[in-house]
Amino acid sequence: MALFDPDPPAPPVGARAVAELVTIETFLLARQPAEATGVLTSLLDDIALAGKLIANRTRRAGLTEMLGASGEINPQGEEQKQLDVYADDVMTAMLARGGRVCAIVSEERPEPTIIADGGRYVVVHDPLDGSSNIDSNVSVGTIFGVFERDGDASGDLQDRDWLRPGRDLVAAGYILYGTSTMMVYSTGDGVHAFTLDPEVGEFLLTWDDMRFPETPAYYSFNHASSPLWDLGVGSFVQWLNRPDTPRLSQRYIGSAVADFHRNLLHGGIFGYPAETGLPAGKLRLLYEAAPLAYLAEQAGGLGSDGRRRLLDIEPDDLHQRTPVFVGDRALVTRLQEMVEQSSVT
Ligand code: P6P
Repeated sequence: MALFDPDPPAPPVGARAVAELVTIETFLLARQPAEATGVLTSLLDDIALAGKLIANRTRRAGLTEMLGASGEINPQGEEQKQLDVYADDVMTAMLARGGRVCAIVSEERPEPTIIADGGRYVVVHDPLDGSSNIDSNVSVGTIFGVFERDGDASGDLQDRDWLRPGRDLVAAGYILYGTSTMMVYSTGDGVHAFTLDPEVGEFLLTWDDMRFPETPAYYSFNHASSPLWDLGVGSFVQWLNRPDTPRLSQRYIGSAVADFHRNLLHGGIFGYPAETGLPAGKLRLLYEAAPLAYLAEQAGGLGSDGRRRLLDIEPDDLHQRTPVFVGDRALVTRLQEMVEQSSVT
């Protein structure tokens, strides 16, 4: 075919013309505000690069003995998997360079990592959520949130620089290591999803401005814990299963990023309630619940702890846990109503 064939052959059915391929770098630059300095764009670019490195290692985990425990225990008292440590090290290295980030909060580290001569951004992340599933080859993910230091904040960093409510986030997202590797993020102008093409090493735009479907398809709760839930949560799940309630399928795979992503695409609600023995639930507010709630609201959904909007909760502690109900706005609102009703009766 000549270089500029006047009559090129039609592309294969379903193929996106090469000219239509949009990389995450191109998309970030195209969508950044005119007054932007490009620092946040560069930061998100490097999170994408971290995702490529983690994906590569996660995909080969079974071959390179990356499965299994590191022998360490993380601040949560959880056994650290080798991939947890690798993912945390890669995210830290990518975020610490370029003078953009002044502090990093990680699920895997007891205290924030302070970056000397860093910039104005604070990043919170769970480097590999769902890692307990790695050995069974279930999708896992990196969850991240980005804050910008308040304008009047200067000098030494302090708790108020990272103990922030999710409504202060300037960006949030996740990288899902599944049948394909996807990066999903928002900077407050909608939710955008990119799929990694491993052959060219680029995240290519798959969906932009994602919204929860009007009709939800799934609910994701660990039914085995239902005897331990608050009354209102149990009533909500029973309501979901009533014959006169629109039918939802129950899907729960024990990896919040994967459950959230499926529900974002097909509609639904994910819940990890408080339970006897876990009075604040299991998921962490700062670097799991708040970023997912931020994305949910950007896609027309809602995140709640059962009573309050998750994005309004002011953290007291880095690793504070919270009950999480996130996804379809009508379902999360209905859950809040049933929790409220049960608490007054
Ligand atoms: P359970 C993974 O360890 C995680 O933090 C979330 O990704 C997931 O939704 C939850 O825990 C699963 O917890 O108690 O149902 O195994």
